[in-house]
Amino acid sequence: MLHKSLKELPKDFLWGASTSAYQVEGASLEDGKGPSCQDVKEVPEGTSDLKVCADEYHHYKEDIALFAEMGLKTYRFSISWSRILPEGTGAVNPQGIAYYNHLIDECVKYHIEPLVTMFHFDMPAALDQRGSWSNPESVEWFLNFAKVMFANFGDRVKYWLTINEQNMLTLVGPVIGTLMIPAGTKNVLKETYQQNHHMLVAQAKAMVLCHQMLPQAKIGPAPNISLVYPASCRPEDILASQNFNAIRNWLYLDMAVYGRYNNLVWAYLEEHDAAPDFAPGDAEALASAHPDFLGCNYYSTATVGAWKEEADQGKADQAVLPGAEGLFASVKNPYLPRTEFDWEIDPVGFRNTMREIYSRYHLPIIITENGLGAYDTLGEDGRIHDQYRINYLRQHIEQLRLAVSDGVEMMGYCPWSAIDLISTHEGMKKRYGFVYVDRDEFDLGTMKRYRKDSFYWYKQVIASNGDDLDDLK
Ligand code: BGP
Repeated sequence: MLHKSLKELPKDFLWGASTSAYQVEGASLEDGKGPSCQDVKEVPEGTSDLKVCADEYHHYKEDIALFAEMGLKTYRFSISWSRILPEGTGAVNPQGIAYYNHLIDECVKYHIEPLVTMFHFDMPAALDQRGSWSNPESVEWFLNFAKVMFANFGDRVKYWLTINEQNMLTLVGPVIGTLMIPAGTKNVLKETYQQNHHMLVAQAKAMVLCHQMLPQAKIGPAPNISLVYPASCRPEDILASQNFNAIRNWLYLDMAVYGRYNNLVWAYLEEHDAAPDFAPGDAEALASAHPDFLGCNYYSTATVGAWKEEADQGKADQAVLPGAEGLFASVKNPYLPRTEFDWEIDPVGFRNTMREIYSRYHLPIIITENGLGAYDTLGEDGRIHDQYRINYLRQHIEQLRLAVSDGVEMMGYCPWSAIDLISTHEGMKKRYGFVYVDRDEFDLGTMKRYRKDSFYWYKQVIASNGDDLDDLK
């Protein structure tokens, strides 16, 4: 669709940036924090552990001041469950509450709207030992954690996100270090989707609780949504793309919005004796929850063809998922360039994805992640010339403006990441931030913060409400 002129973005558009607790905070066992699954996992060879990260725990004042200087209207961060409840349930850690109170107050001081993710890949290790999300009690564990957060921070936090990328937890949990399948499990697919079901019920109950406790607040899910393209117009490829769209995307949004399982996914799970068991009341709980908006992380699209035995199973992560027997085979999209870390770059796919989401669900969308992981270097001039990141973000914001002109209701855009932090499985060297942190993979350096070129550029974008996307003068 061609537009003669582009629609303006809303005046209160939430320009922001994102991080997550376990990737940015550090202080992993400090001030009463209990270990999370991320603190006890074996990190991939050659990558940093998660003990110090960007040390935001000790630098939050400086960091929030930088975000304010950039003009952020919102800062998306997550709350570490085991910093608040070291054992996952039971005693609350007052120092954990104090930390997030300070962080939120600092945001409020600069008129930055806190956008809080309740769970971002960091199950308390104590709960993993009790069966993690396999345990039906996990629904109540999460609800209790939600209640503590709403009670302590709800007076200042208006926007909440439930579970970050639940679809990636389910599809590639082991790569991120999260999926804990109890030893001796016979039907791993069933166990995985039983965990997924518990998360879906936990999310639904948390949304209802949020609306009860905080009538002014708004809450939504935060899956990673990538439209899945068919490799060709061959009808079998179309079926494959429908299969993967259902498993990767629509399962999560259909459930969050309509409170029911996607029929293709359900049929697939039944076929493999893997349909999750419902506890009494689950169906009602799922149907009773209504998100106010949809948070979506977008990095790229995916492309699939009909399943074939010799399909490339290759490496898997959030952007590159392997095929699934009988359903689809992942293929490389020959039209798309790739990042230094081999993730496809598809700005037009961003528009495609937003259009598809909005036409299915008709709820406002906030992009909770989008960004470019790259090997940034601090130059002799003390600058980081990340023109490649500016180019990437510009192309995506252009498409966002087009999507808005297509009639998609967009409420915000939060690139990943506000500041350099540790990647899920590729270490510190894969940087995403607007702010450079002076540390290496293993050498903790000075931890000094540097504004990258993209920092100044994004500041200009925000100041013009998305009109001025030109290079810096
Ligand atoms: C998303 C996660 C983030 C983040 C980002 C970049 O899947 O929600 O936590 O890290 O992807 O991924 P990576 O760190 O693997 O490059």
